[in-house]
Amino acid sequence: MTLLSADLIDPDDISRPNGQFLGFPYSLEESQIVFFPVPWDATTSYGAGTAQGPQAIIDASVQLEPTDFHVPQVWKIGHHTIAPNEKIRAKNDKMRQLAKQIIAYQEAGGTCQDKQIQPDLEVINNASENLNQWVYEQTSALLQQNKLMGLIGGDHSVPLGLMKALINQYGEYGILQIDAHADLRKAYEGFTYSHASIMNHVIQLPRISNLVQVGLRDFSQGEIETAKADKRIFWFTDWKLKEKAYQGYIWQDQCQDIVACLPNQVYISFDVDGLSPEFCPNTGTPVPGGLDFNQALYLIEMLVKSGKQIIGFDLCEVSPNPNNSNDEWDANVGARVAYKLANLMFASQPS
Ligand SMILES: [Mn+2]
Repeated sequence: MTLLSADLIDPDDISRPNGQFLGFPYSLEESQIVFFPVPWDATTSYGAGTAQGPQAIIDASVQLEPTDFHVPQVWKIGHHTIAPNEKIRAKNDKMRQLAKQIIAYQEAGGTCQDKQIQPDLEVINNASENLNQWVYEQTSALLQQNKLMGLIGGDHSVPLGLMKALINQYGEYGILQIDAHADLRKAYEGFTYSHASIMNHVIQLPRISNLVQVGLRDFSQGEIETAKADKRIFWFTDWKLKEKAYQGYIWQDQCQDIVACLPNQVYISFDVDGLSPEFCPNTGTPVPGGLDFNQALYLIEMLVKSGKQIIGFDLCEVSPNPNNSNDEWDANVGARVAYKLANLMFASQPS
């Protein structure tokens, strides 16, 4: 299918900023892929700024080439970008101020069980719950219009609503998570819906068959035990992947091992800190080590080549440089990851 607006695109011309990913001209109606930004990082514990991620990614995307080596004439399939919601962003800024005080209180020796901070904690936990419900409703409506969804965070707490909505649309599915962290805590710093607890909530959703976590290199003892106790959880830690590589086990074979743990329908949760920090120096919780850019994308490509279907994805934790607004590096990388995930998702659909 060739869309009408496709005629407006000269893939050799420059892209012009219009609020859309790559400056594409597609309306929501004529698009097959929708980027859904969630400017939210209320409970971010370390570096803040991922709420600015979606806008920074959209801004940086205009310098990308619309061509994709893996998907011919990809600019014709229709990518639409929902504008980052201003009310959500404003609410986030308010909640972040409150969360900052709670985190500071704990850093000064208090605990998250202390009575005096319960009212504030409740305000934030309610706001996070409302955010999850909003994401669920918005993405459900888009999925019902048969759109392929790519959610752009925000911190890693934000895609829970989308993952819930995808169950209604597709039934049982598995998750490929690329991340430095396992995000399996029950809560973090008293915040129920934290970037550090997202996957704990996800595995409690009905019909999540597998959770395959790749690139992990920073996790707690409790998370190790949670993973060990749950047969659906598979760990490919950064240490193990590198150790095998050093011993001569090639990446192609490691990718096949990872892909073999996944069912036919796969959701990708891509936390940019799964990559080496050189690709995301301003992300909230950077950890040395991690996947190379092409290594990560090759894994996704292998997933598609295996015949499995990507039913949706999120890209989270991309943060622009807070000290230099001209530094687009993190967003540049983020835009390339998001575009590649979207295009490979499209390529993976059964014909
Ligand atoms: Mn994460």
